[in-house]
Amino acid sequence: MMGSSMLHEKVTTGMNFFWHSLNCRRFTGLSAHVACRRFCTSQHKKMSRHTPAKRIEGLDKNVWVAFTSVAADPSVVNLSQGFPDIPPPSYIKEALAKAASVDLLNQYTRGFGHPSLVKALSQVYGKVCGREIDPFKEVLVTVGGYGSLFSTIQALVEVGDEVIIIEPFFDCYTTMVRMAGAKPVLIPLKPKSGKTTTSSADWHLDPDELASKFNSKTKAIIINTPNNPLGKIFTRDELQMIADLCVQHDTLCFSDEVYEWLIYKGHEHVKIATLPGMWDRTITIGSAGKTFSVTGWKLGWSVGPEHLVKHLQTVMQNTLYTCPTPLQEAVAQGFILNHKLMGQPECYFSSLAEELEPKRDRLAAILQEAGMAPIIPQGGYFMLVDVTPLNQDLSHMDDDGEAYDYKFIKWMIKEKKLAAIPVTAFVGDESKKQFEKYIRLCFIKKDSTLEAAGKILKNWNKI
Ligand code: IK2
Repeated sequence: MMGSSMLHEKVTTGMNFFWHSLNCRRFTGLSAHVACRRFCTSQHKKMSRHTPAKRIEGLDKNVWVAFTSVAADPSVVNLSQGFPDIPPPSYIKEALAKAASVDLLNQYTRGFGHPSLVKALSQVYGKVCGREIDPFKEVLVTVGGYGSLFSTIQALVEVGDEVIIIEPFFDCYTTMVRMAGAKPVLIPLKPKSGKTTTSSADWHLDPDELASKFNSKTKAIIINTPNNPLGKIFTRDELQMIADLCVQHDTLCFSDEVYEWLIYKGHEHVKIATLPGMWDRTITIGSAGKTFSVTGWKLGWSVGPEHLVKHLQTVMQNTLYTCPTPLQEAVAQGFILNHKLMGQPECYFSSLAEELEPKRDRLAAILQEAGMAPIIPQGGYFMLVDVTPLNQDLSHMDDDGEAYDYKFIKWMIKEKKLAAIPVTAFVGDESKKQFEKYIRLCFIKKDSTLEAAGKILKNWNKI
């Protein structure tokens, strides 16, 4: 007579085994296995209907989800996620209150962007790019820089395409490319001749390595200047090198410029879309959250040629359709005001960087005093710091394959009450070793917040 376990093997295969071994005990005798097999198969079918779509498989881990909740503890000094704890300009808040007081502005507006906002954006970007921008055909307003990246990638990247992404990168680039069924092709920025660096300007792409990443499958390259998390601003020459490759290989460029106004002294922000041959192949991405220090408003835009933007509009009309009207109206008012002020010290496009530069320098000094090695950013509001000089032994922590920076930050939040973001969240597997000694700190914070962080760092070995 066939033994019970052999019988199990005969009647169970693959996923069914799980259900079968759980449930077979409910039945007795030989016919019981047949009954059980039917039961198990039906359970398995039910399960497979509950499995996620392939396009999101493996994308469930997210650094913001993991770290924002722990950093929200009020006893923790929070230099992690990139949002200001300094107030936004009062006129933008007043503009929102005013917009909400107008009945019609509380209703749906034009799907591809509220008319006053797309007009204001076309004026400002027209001035910066030195060309006429059609507000209705060359601009799309969406939900944040995130929404702009999503509609760009969904609209223009095809299954099987390759998209070149420069490390370190804002983490959603690779996941959004994967969701589109395409392959991210990574290339790291490297410090000058492997030396300890003091400035984000010391980090470069190897031109030959970059050229080797382009091939017939390359649909696009994603650049981010100023870069999050490094703070690097790509120079005109570096952008020209990228532009030459795009033109040579007929490749698109998605240029994430959400920190475009946060440029520190001695540096210049160049829009790759303004280089010869690039307007027609570039989508430039911006963010109201970053422009006016209102990250909770979640409005963003994509600007580019009509023949590309119209496809982004197709994604928009079939996903979100439109964005909140009062918020768009308030951001439009912010742009109208600052468009008039451009070139003057009161213009928020330059005054915010003026306000942040001393904060950047203060944080760098605090870190240096504590024996750490910061990389001074040329732009944006993040600073990377090499924590290896602290020699923090974390061997007692569970080793579940996590990179050192993840462990370091978990330990730092718990033991030192200071929150930051691990930099390996911004790189692919092959570059984790190169980047795991860095953590990212955000400095668009009140002086009192930076002082509280300074106190923790000064007393590092005493607490
Ligand atoms: N692109 C980049 C480069 C960004 O940094 C962001 C916002 N990131 O801020 C969170 C953090 O890094 O701590 C976005 C796009 C998304 O912009 P938005 O907030 O407008 O969706």
